[in-house]
Amino acid sequence: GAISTASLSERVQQVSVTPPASLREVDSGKILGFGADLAEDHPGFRDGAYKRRRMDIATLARSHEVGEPIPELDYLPEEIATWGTVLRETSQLYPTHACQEFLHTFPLFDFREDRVPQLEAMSSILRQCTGWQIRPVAGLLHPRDFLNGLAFKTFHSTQYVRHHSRPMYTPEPDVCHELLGHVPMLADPRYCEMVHKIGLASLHADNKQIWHLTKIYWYTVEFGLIREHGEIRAFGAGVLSSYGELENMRSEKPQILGFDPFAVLPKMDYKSGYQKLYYILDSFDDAATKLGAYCDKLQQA
Ligand code: NLE
Ligand code: FE2
Repeated sequence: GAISTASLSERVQQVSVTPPASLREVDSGKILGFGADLAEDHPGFRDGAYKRRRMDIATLARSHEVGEPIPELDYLPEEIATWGTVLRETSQLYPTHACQEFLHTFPLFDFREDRVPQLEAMSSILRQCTGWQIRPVAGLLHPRDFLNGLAFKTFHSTQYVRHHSRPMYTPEPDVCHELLGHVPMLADPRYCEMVHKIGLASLHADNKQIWHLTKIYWYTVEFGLIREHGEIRAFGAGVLSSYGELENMRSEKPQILGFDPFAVLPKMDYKSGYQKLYYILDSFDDAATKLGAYCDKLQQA
């Protein structure tokens, strides 16, 4: 998902808190990073053709209206090759590293190395499984808008492909991350229930609470782990879409803590490579119960 982090916190302060009444009222145009403007340390920064392509894809996303089908994109041979590499490599680790829910829903999407799946096709499978849908977005969306989308069972998704020079890890969301990390998980009803709670809580949250919910989102939906029969498995999309992150999660390097939505959560970090800290859930039901308690507290406050 396209969600901003850390240094953007000041900009969050300027947002009004009138909750949107429908998805149409969720602004998908406040892009805080990535999208078409690549930072100097981005692997595609010096690649003019890549930057022009990113610009075109961002324009396509901006043209989308709620209720219309997501425009199809003809992926270039180089983009298909990158997707194929990401799919082939991450798939080797899924049987041993991905959670059961992911392994169960993954085959529904018929992922193939020679074809980048279209968001519209993915969205229609999700609608049938869980009632969730995808909305295209040009880049990293403002956290409030992104989280508000979840309340309407809508996942804002990028459509561009990461730069071919680094298929195993990208600091930003791209379509490989969305398709391999988020889409299969969003076909699981119990997982969706947990994510929906984050979205609903965001509707009435003040800016400080939005910041905490963004961290909750980050440490679960993006980088969460789950305990299964005494083993550590990944359900976070940022782990599932990156071969390097999947390996990192199982190495001796990171710290792994039990997840508690009431606890103070550390600053999010995507700039310095693999995560140094992951949070682990006992189950999605348990997490949804705890999140429910946190959200009730928000509403009473
Ligand atoms: N590092 C992830 C990947 O390479 O797929 C993307 C994380 C986006 C938050
Ligand atoms: Fe994501």
